[in-house]
Amino acid sequence: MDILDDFQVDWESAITKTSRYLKDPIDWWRVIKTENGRKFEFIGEDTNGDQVVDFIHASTRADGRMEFSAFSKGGKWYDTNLIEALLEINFSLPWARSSYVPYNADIYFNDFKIATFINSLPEGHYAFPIPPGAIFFHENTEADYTIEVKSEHLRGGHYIVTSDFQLLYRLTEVDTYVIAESREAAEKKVLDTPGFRFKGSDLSVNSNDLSISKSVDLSHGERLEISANIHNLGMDPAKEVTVALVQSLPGGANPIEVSKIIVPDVPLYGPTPVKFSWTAVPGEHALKVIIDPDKELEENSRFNNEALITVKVGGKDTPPNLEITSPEDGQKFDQPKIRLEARGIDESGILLMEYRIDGGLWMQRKGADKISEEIIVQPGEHTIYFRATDCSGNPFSSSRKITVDFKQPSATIVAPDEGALIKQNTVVVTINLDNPAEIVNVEARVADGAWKELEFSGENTLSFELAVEVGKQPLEVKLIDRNGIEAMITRTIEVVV
Ligand SMILES: [Ca+2]
Ligand SMILES: [Ca+2]
Ligand SMILES: [Ca+2]
Repeated sequence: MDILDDFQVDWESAITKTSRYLKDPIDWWRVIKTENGRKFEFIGEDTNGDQVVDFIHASTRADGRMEFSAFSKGGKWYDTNLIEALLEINFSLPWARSSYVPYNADIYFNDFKIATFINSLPEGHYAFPIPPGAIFFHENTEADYTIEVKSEHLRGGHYIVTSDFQLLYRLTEVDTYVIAESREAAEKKVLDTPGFRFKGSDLSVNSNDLSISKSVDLSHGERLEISANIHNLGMDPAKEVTVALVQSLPGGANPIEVSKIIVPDVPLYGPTPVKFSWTAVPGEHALKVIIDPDKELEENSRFNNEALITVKVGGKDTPPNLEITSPEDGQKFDQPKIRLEARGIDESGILLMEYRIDGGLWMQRKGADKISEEIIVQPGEHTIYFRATDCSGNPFSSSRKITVDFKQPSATIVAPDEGALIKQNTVVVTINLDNPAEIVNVEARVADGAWKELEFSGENTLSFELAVEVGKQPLEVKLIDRNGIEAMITRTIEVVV
């Protein structure tokens, strides 16, 4: 490797050192050198654990992209276009974590051990670097790769559940030959090659790279620090990357975002550390680090954007109490405005308050221990459900039955008749309002188009003209009374011209 002939790289002077292959000791070094005003970046790796660098990458352009790469074998250096190879795996547990027993497992790639799990239950995204020694068997030929999981202490079950993995190679450059009619067509053909990426960023976070400041004897209220390393596996550096810490809740409820940070810059090689703080609450929790949770970045792959760590905190872990002061159970209302007053009480604090009407969607009030608001409920019998979730993720719900009895606004469509055949492109509509003094607004539309607000000043009978389309279509009139209650009257008409 020409560039290395000109330099002696002192790996001890590294600005970044980390451990990549089978955790501990340090086996990855980044060295920056300036010579004659030019900046050079070197990455050295010890991929076989003998504390001697055997895999080197170099950049002479100060853009973070590696143009040179070489590996040593039998005391000799060989140039290669491979910079990095990763086996990415997503582990999933189909049932609750608590129904599994931790186990030991090793993962082999072509008989090279690339990962070890001790007494653990892998879940989430993992990435394991593959040493070049495991890849260079079949140079210039089609390679047959094997991935093997050897597990022990299974105590009655085989738990690794995944078929969800991908191999990722990062290369300096690749010679590609295509036949096409023009240069542009040739470039497009290359860029569209399935499985190849030539630009963009691909941020990743790994469950095997997450740590917590303390993991045993945790008690309620302790401030803990969650650390993760963000990697960029793409071809372009990434800027302004949002990373969130999210606490999963049991029972499949929507996870809660604990905090969010913005990482200004994620370079192409090496780890970018991020830290979150989290206050321990009783119970067993899954904390997820999620990159770009709102999907704002153009990412080459979202396969690797979530990693997970579990923590167990001692202390009383009981569901919250719920105090509902309004409405009362069985309460009857003669108008539609219903006051909701509820409060969650828990020793570890309330994370979330929710309510819903009958089978509707839960309305969430995050970070509050109270619901205090007025809602509009349509006439009839209803059940209002309230739910409080404590900071440990325990939900508790309770409900109130109510009856709402009042008159909805009503009217009669005098013309046109139901099923009327209209032989022009407008229709004249006449309606009789039953209680005009109660009505504040009248709107109409045809064929599911835009609502048209009608001029109305309290008269009993209202006549107006609407433009119509050819064909069968609904004609709808909407009334809104002073309590905000809506009513709709519908006709079907057919227009033939
Ligand atoms: Ca080595
Ligand atoms: Ca990604
Ligand atoms: Ca609790």
